[in-house]
Amino acid sequence: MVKRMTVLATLLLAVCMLAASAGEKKRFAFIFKSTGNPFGEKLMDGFKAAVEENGHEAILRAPDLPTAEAQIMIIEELIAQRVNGIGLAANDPDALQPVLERAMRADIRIVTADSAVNEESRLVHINQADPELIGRVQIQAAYDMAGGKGDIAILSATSQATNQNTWIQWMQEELKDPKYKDMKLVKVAYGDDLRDKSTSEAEALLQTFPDLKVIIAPTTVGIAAAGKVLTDKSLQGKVFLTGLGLPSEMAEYIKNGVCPWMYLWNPIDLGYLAGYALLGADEGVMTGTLGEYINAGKLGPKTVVSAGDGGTEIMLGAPFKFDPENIDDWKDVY
Ligand code: RAM
Repeated sequence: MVKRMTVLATLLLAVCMLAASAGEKKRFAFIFKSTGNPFGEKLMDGFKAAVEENGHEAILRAPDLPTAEAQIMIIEELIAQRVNGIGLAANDPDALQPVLERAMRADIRIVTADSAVNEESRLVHINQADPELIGRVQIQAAYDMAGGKGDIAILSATSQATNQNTWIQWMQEELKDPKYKDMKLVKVAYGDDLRDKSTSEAEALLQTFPDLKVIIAPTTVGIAAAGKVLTDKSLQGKVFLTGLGLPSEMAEYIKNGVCPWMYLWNPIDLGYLAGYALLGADEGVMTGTLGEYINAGKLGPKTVVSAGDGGTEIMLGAPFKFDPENIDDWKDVY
């Protein structure tokens, strides 16, 4: 009898423990800039993998248009749903501050990845690579492609995007070097990370600047749209394209010579790292303080370092160069 009771009690305890651990399943959300962006989808795949391998639930959201207002609405919904943490690629550095502060007051941890909010609105930012390097390397690529002289134009994402704007500032810095005296930045156009708008902006650049030598698109959506425009118009060898592109979308244009080379980092790893930062924040081991270490799963330990905006960040790595030699190794990965 006693034995049977012990078995029963043990069973009951096991059921209770299971229920408790099931009840502990937490919800972590990621909000990308907008829908329909394969880079954002890969980033969110990585985020989901990190959250799920730790037994929690991932909520993946993105507005139809890349605006701060649309992201504010999603954050409000997530606050109402009492999620445990939110990661986001922000459409504006400052406009989200009030709603993010409200989320933090409701005990929701906030980290950004890819595109930051200001340092008061987040615990930490997950940076893909050194922004200075990302900016400078694209101008250096344009210089090599143009043979050191000619008009260049930038086809960016939205005019408010924190990441693109920071990279463009570094491009402008690089252009101050006297070595670029024969190169002229004629325009910064904005395709808003929308395929159609990026296409028409690329076409407009070609029309307005008939002597254009290089288009730099520091956005995966923009560079793919420009790749198609230049290919359709058979402009390979006349107008060059470089910037930041997904190998899966750009392999064709790298091989046909439209885009001799470009750069990027692994968006899956970027999302995965954001997931671990948020999990660490929820456990209280990642407070965004300089020098802290976080466990980033298969990426190993990562350190919190200081960011260029007065806040802190965790760096994924260095940008990677894709060219005709290596593009086939990557085109099926992301
Ligand atoms: C687009 C987005 C994203 C950026 C990449 C390079 O997909 O604008 O924010 O990091 O390009």
